[in-house]
Amino acid sequence: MKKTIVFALPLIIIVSLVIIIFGVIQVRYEEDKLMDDLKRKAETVAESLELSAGYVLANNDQAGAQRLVKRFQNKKNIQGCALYDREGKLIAITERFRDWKDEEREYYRDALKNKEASDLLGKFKKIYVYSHIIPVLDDQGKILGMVEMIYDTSYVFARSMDFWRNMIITLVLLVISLLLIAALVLRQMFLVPMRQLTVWFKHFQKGETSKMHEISQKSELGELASEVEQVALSLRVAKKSMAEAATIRLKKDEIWTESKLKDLVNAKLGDSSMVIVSNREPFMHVLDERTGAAKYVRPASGVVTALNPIMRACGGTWIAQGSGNADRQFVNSKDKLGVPPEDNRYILKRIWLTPEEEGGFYYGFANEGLWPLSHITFTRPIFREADWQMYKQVNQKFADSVIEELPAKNAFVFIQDYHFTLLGKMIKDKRPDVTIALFWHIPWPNPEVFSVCPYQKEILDGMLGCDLVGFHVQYHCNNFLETANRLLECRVDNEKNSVVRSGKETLVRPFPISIEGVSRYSVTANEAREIDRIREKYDLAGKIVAVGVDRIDYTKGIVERILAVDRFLGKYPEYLNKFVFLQLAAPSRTKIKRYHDLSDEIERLIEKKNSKYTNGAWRPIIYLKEYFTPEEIKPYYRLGDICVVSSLHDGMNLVAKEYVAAKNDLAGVLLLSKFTGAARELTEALQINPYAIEEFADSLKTACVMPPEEQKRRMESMRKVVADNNVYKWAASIITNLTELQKT
Ligand code: ADQ
Repeated sequence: MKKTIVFALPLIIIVSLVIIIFGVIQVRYEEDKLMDDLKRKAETVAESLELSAGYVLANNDQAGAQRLVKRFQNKKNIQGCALYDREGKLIAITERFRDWKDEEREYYRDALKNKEASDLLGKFKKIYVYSHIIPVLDDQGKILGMVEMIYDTSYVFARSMDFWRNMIITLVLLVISLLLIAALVLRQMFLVPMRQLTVWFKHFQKGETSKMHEISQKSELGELASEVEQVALSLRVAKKSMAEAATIRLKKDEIWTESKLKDLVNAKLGDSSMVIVSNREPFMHVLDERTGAAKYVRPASGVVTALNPIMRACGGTWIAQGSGNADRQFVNSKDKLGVPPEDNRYILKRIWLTPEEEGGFYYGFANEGLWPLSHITFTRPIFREADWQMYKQVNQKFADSVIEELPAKNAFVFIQDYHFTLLGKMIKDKRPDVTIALFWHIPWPNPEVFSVCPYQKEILDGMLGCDLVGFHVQYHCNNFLETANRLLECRVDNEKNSVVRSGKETLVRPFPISIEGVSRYSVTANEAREIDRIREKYDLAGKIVAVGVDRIDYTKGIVERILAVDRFLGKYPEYLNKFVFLQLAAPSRTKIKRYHDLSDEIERLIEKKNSKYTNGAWRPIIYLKEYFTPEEIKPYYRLGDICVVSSLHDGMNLVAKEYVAAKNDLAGVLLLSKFTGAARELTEALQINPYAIEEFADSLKTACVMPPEEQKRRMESMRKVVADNNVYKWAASIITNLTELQKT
């Protein structure tokens, strides 16, 4: 309707203006004409009465005067007659003008004085009247009195009103007709072909060429569709030759890079694209607290760190929760935007959750239930029925959104983490042809632990809807296979590492995640300046600096780390004033009480330990509780003589790999918890048990005294592992596994 009005509005305005101007002129003309008629009539009637009035006035015949004026009482139109004596005093008037006041009407005097007719348009009670007065003279030309004719003019205005009413009715009918015509024209010329074109594009976008009926319109729109078809054909041909070239390049045995992964994607995925789903989005738009301007940040999340480079290489669509307070400002009508914001390489589609949905799904079931359940760090998992219902609802919401994005064939979906255990099955129920992988970024517990979950069967069933389930390490794969074997009616194939449930097979594979690779360049001038600034700001010159970089999470062992630093300084006092532990800590999940309490506990503990040792300006622990960009973190890694990763349990832990990657001077020692996935790859790290505070403190001492040659040897070996097994290789093995599955 709005469109029709906009379309017809200019025409309606022009037509209305013409009609109104014409109406005004017509009404004026009609009014003038009617008034002229009236005047003439008044003149004629007054003159016709002159003789009889002269007789009555000359004889002072009161009864005759009354008879004369009474003749007008019964006339159809309101009119009247008045007789005046030679002084201008009213002597008789038609009954209906009884209240006519002679003294109020100045023009009488003129008529008497000049012995000439006079007239006036005036008001009597509530009506407009026209009166015409003539003097009555005797034969000698002396004045005998006056005769006045009075007419109600309201019928003149009534006629104008009638005219206007008819005009308005005509105008309304005209506007309605114009709107109807506009709606019809709009529909036939634009909406129907547009709708056809939109449906055509929808099928085209999904690759459903069989459903793309030829556009019947031979208009410009039809031509547009045919042009798009030609472009699509060229793209398909180009993609095919790119795929062939990519396959040739892939055969070269070199380290995995972004462009090599791109080759693999071109060769393996062909013209279908990848849809990735995660809870955390890779880019979040937030309002700057100081300036109020919107800016984007990359959340502190291992999942984001790992997947962003892959999506840069593959293109495709990443579906995630829109959680930044300025996120809605940057999406198009389909809640999508190109990212990275400064160099659009893939599409981010934001899903909006209500506070209730986020509370139940994310904070509740995922982070108070599944997270502690999987990590087994002695924080009790909480399972609330209402959270579970919300978790299911949100999984369905994401599933619907994913299905909307899927191409007609060769579709791949890559789901991330414990937030979406039900998604695989939900998508498969509607699109059994889609190949789906789920990567579990955190540890998978043993069957005894997992069996405390009240919704164990639905969760396992949801995950087994996928064709491939990946974990960081074989140990977690084994835990999952054993869990399925014990808790579900299924067949576990230990040779193939797969689970067959209701005739459907799911492969279970380890894929150790990583980062982009190692930094091969020495420190730039800017970085050197930043390192000097930090050194100066925190008075680190000449001291051994240990760094920790974490989200504030009880699984990361931050409290244990502080206790170990305390024990180290207590046991080896020669390091007092010579050792500083610098912790970068990003607030995380602060709405959950356990996280809130942990943050308080860490701050209190640091305060206590610092006041125990503080000597002059020296404090053993510097705590920077804030979010840092990856570029801001790097100088801290570079100046860290030691990096402490003391997770109580961690799927992989990317901080360990980031530290190794940043140390291109080959100096530095990594203290790494043996309960991280990374510990299985970075075997040259000093491995620690974060619960064993004494050992942990001794390892800090070992790190402090480690000779540079040994540091170099260990660092070189770890850097080779990180360089060879980078995130592109991780993605390449998952994509290869997925595409192989598609063939069978
Ligand atoms: P996370 O638990 O988030 O990841 P991790 O792998 O250590 O843990 O990654 C954390 C990321 O956040 C790193 O890239 C780090 O640089 C960044 N970060 C840490 N502190 C920060 C701060 N103060 N400011 C800004 N950024 C900060 C989950 C699993 C891990 C698994 C990853 C990837 O828990 O076991 O390694 O997914 O699969």
